[in-house]
Amino acid sequence: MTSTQPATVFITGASSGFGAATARRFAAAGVRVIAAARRVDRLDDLAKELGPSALTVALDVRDRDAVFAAVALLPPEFAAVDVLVNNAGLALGLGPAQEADLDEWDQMIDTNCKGLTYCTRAILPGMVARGRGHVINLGSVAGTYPYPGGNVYGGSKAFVHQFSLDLRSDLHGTGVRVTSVEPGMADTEFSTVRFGGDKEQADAVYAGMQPLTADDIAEAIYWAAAQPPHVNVNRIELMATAQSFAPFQVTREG
Ligand code: NDP
Ligand code: 8X3
Repeated sequence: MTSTQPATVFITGASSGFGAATARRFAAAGVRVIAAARRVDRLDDLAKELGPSALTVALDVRDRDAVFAAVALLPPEFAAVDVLVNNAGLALGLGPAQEADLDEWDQMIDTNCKGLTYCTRAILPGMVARGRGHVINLGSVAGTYPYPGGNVYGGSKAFVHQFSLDLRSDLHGTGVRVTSVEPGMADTEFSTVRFGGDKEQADAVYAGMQPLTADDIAEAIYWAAAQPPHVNVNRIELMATAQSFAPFQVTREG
């Protein structure tokens, strides 16, 4: 480790997908990993794989008190978090807004927006006091480009994008960096969760094309974190080559 490399990373949503891949990527570079999520069995398997430089934390990011307690109770060797990867998040459903389940909307807002702000607020003061740190937020192309059924999920990721930019303003002069990583479709458990556990429907999303992989995203996150301290990567937007844009919709009736 050189003094410019991060020594400790806190990753939310580390039990699956991008979070687990990011934990492996940082661990491979010799960085201590705090892996947080709700599914502790998954985290325990990951910790066994990564060895003593990994710490698992059972955490629902929607629980504000639990977030602050988890950060306050970090053992001394993990307490100075250099990089926070705010990755925990989900989409639920793909139906039109007028038919949406409000509980699903609440869960997306509570996790993708509020949970992300709790983790940030709990960890930021230490970073500012140390004069170094990096908050890396998982946005999405869904926060920039609308699509049918994206509604609150897209809105939550637009929040992540703007919150990241505003954080940068607040942190001006502190030495703490902020990056928003905004991927397109990537084959993780994301679609299985979105479709309520229907694996067949989820697999159909990625059928016949090469989506991004969790490792692609982990590499982008690690790259942003590994830049020298004078470089702040504001935003990384990446998509599968097989995914691009469609024209606006036009109704020709009436
Ligand atoms: P996965 O479903 O594979 O992983 C999501 C992770 O979030 C899991 O580890 C899950 O852990 C965790 N999580 C969900 N809710 C909570 C919660 N309340 N508290 C703590 N952890 C939680 O999906 P991805 O890896 O694909 O998604 C990671 C992030 O990337 C999300 O924010 C997603 O919106 C975003 N994203 C995904 C894209 C994709 O196409 N896959 C593209 C763009 C962005 P557990 O259930 O154990 O708590
Ligand atoms: C996930 C990517 O395009 O399914 O954020 O919304 S997309």
